[in-house]
Amino acid sequence: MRLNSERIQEQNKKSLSDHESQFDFLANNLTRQDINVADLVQQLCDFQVAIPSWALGAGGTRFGRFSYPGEPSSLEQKLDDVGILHALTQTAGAISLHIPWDIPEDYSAIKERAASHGLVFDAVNSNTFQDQKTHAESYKYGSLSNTEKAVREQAIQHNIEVIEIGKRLGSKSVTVWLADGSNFPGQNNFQTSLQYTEDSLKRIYSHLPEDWKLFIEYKPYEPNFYSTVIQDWGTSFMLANACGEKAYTLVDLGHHLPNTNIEQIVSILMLKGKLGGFHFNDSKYGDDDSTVGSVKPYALFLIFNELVYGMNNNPQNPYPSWMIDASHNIKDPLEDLMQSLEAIQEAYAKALLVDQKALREAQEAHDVVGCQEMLQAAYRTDIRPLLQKTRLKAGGALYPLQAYRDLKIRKTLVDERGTESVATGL
Ligand SMILES: [Mn+2]
Repeated sequence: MRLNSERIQEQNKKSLSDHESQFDFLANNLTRQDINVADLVQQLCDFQVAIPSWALGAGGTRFGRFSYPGEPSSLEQKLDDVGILHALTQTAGAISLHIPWDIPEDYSAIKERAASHGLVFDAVNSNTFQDQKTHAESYKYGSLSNTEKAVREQAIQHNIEVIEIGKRLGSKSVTVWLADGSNFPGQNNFQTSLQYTEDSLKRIYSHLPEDWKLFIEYKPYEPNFYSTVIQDWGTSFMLANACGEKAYTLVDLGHHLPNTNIEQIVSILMLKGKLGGFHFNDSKYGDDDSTVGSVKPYALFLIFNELVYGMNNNPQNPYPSWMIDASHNIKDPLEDLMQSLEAIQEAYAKALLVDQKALREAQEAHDVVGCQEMLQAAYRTDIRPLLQKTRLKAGGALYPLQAYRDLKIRKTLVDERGTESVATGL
């Protein structure tokens, strides 16, 4: 299905005057603080987050997966779902494909369909954590780090194929996340595992087009539970440096041990010009893949505060590639993604309110209380009317979730696709 702008504008009419009075109140407050509201709206309009193709269906766990009625069963339908999200939120202007789950059959038709929804293709993602029927070798004991040359070779060739697919779609980056590691003490030699991984990544890197980036994701545990080859940002950073200037670290919020200071990691990577990609989600325990901002919204704000600082002060760091990487085991995936997009925009907007110059002065004056007050004052501002204004300006819905429900979009999808459709991927 396709959501036309007239239906969204019709919905907006119902709450337009409420919105306007709330926005005027906020805008007056911000203006009194010398904040340029029009600039803020423009910065929020420009902020786009990629939706991964695997997030349009219900996720699952190793115990089971419960499909969500009407979930997309083809790449075309996945594009249509992101199109719906983008029409409502005007924030989801890109899709990130997973290979081999989403190999296009007709490239020009797929590109046309994406363009008709206003979507571009973000990073392509390789998969060396599952065995494929068409592959001779198994990744049971690792892929790029495997002690067997034939397995490493297969994994390298797969990544090269992913780059080729991405080139045909107009992607400009490839994300490598490895499940490689060990389940038991003594199973692997840490040093050779890392060395093989570095050698393999360099091979992949040598096939990267001039204007592309290689994103190296890290994760401390799972699916391997004793060790992971690329366990933390330091290891990823080391590998990115070994590959070259087009290789970057990718930070996934869920890929940290509890209480890790992620905002500090982000800050240091940007100082070194190596923060390439960012995956949003939230968690209570580990890689829970919960809705962004649902558990630790203040931590998300602190992270955005560093991202905004880095984007303003670190020209050595390229503009990061943003993507949601979450699961929604029991929710309507589109509703969950709208909640995530709202939380991301909210944290970004609040971080934009921080007076970086005043904060710097307070830091240098050792005004510890003042520093905290500045951050918390920004965090406590209810900036939702600003997000509404941004969506309205861009042609989206004032209240995307409400519009989605009022327009009965899920019911339309179920009518079109049936209750038994199953999305490929997680
Ligand atoms: Mn991720």
